[in-house]
Amino acid sequence: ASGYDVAAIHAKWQAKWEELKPFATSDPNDKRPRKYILDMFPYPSGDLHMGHAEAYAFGDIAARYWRQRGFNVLHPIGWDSFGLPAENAAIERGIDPRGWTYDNIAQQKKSMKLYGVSFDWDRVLHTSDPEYYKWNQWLFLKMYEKGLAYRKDSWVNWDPVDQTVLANEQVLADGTSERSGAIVVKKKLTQWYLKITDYADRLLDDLNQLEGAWPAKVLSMQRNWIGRSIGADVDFVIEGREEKVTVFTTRPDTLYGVTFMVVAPDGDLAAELVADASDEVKASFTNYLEQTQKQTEIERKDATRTKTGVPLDRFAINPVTGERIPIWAADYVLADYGHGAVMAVPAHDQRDLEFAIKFDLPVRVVLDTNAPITGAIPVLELDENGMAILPDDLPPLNPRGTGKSLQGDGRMINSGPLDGLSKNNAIKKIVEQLEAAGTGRAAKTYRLRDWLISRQRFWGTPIPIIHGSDGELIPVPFDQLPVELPSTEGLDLKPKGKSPLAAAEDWINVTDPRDGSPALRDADTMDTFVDSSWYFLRFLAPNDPDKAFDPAEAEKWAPVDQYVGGVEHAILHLLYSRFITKVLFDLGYVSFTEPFSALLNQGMVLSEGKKMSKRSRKAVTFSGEIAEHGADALRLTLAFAGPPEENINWEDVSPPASHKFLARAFRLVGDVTSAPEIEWKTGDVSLRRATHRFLADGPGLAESLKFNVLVARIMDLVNITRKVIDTGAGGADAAVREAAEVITIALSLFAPHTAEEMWEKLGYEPTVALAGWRKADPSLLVEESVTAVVQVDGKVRDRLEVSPKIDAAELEALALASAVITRSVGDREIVKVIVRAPRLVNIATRQ
Ligand code: ANZ
Repeated sequence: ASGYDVAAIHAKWQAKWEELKPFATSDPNDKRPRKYILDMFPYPSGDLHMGHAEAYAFGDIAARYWRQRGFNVLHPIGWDSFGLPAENAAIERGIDPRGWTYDNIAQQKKSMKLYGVSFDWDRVLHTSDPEYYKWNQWLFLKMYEKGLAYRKDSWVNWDPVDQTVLANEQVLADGTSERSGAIVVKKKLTQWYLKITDYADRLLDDLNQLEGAWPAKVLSMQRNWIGRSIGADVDFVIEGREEKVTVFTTRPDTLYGVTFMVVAPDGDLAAELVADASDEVKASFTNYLEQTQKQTEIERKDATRTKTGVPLDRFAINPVTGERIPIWAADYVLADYGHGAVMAVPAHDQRDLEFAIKFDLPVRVVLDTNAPITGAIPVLELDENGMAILPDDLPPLNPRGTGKSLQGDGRMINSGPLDGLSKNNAIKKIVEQLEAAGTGRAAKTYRLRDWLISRQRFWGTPIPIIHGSDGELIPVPFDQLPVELPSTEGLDLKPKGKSPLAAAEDWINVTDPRDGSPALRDADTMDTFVDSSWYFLRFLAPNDPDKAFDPAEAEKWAPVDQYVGGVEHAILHLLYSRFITKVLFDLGYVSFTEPFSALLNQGMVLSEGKKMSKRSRKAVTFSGEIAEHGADALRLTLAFAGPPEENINWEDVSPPASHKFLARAFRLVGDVTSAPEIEWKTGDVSLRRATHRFLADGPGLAESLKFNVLVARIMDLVNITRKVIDTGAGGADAAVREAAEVITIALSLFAPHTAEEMWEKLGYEPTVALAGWRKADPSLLVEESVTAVVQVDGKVRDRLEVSPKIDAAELEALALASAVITRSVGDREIVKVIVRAPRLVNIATRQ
């Protein structure tokens, strides 16, 4: 009866947008200021799901908001379309991953259009297109030129059944493969890396710029992932070895307490140190190394594990005491952190203490943690020998006895020139001394590792390197890019420990660009995180055949003003994008150093129906919800459910209620009987005040991403307007039309199809998306009344509700007429009345 035909309205406006392209951004003469709103691009596995529905709803609200504020808004979409799911599907079905990928893309694209997202469909990209991945190769070669891409041997998790490298997350706690169930072994492979560690300090320090604009949780996850430790490198002479061994320590103050050294069993150093050892030592070491390689990194970092290790029968010299200390190998020392070797201080480090207790190694306390470090030294009682009697409640300085290493500050002891210093002063002094002696220096270490980018997989960007028969690495010349993937005809994509590309004879065999001799292509492909590390720049000219992106366009649009996506990308994707942005800055291609100025992590859509499998509720799917409620009701439900960063329980929200509200808003427009030309000034003032209060508050709510509050305010205004129609001035009132128009414009952020139809019904041409957010009239924003205080001889005696526009004479008359005031003045004489309209009247009297 309302005429709110959901299906027809959606179809009509989706077709209109296709025709009118109101969200295109390619007009070079467009003079509007710019905003870049970006949703994380999807991976094309199957159809969109409710998580996408939520993220795209929020991104679209932001994009549509800024358009209403008069901005030229870039809101593009593409597909992160390389990667394992496509490859695995292809292996399972014996098909080409291309078909699976592009079919899914077509499906998702259709869904996005059904959802009415205001993407600029002229800027679509797919990372699996040669036109895109050509530029991954370009980027790789640029980094190779700068020494930022390199090859090195490294230990990887190896599944001997599936013949493939596994990520740490694919190795189960019992050491077996999540894929095949086989016991995972470590294997040394030569892999390509990008030197992100060179950027560790900048990646860490620049996070300060994002404070407040990115979720605090993401900032702290990034900081922890980079994990900067500040301390010193100390060089130890090794008996019978030319070169010294350097260790990283955060506690150089404890150097006098070093009683042994521990190296990582799986590091090169351990292997070298046992090379000339007795058969017995070698055998025990080899056995221990095998044990170690069965452990995951997570297990090795677990502080509660019983300590294990083997002596290497080698000795180091403590650089400050000259003592000879034994060297052990133990798995609590990691090969790829610091220098893979530690100076062990059992008195002050818990892991070292447990190790020392287990293997009966000496423990020497060098910091008296009972000694006060600030304030006056307390007067202690002396015993008969004149020694201070320590209070009983002080913990004993006996870590071996208690099993607890001594933590905290105090005064250095047993440490020669450091004796008496506090921890921090001792650190300063010892680092100075080591630097002077050339045996150590201030140093930083990071948890961050270089980025391993090579994958032994088909469906990714080929690494543009040629291996000469002499072992030389030859970059593919720029003018020969892209190195395109071959057809999968006759190729077995099953993992075999080598990239399937190695078996593509026609592809892998090339000639050496130097002399035409036979050579081989690099068979590995790149981690797909490379693809997504710079895609936001490709959107600026996705079809440019000559360059990855145009620096001039980047200057206009980038960095991204608002990035929207899931918290699952809090670490790697964002870190890699930040890294590549800094590399591009250093190469002179962009003038900014952070890619995403603001970040919104949408919450998750949870469905109890999914979790509680016993109750056979139907699963909540994107296509199902759209079909049942329509895109607008779905979008409105997601926006209204709560703050965008919070999770949504699908059982707690009501798309039918959203539908009902939309129908109610729609009906409002039907009740407007005035023409667009009507003078708003003639309308009902209290409705006009409500409308203009809404106009004034809306931008603050939208810009602080309080979308749910903004929806609630629209609902409010709809109710107020309805009341005026039904019980007040009626549908002909100018204020009703004004309110209906403002509601329609605001609603276009959340329910764009419905809003377009309402706009048309109000007598306007499409599109409401570009109607513009109206300016609030300041004269309608003043409070309707203010409180005036009336004082008699300085004491507040009365309060009056008056118009803010009241003049002094009027206010004085009102005050003097007040019964309360007449009573309080009594028969005293009024000598003076001071009036500050509209807030204050002060009456002075005399007895
Ligand atoms: C001596 C010492 C004395 C240490 C003391 C600590 C306390 P974070 O803060 O995590 O950076 N270490 C160095 N390299 C290591 C490796 N490859 N594997 C395992 N542990 C390693 O920790 C730095 C500390 O961890 C370093 O400082 C070193 O032990 C150890 F009272 O050196 B310390």
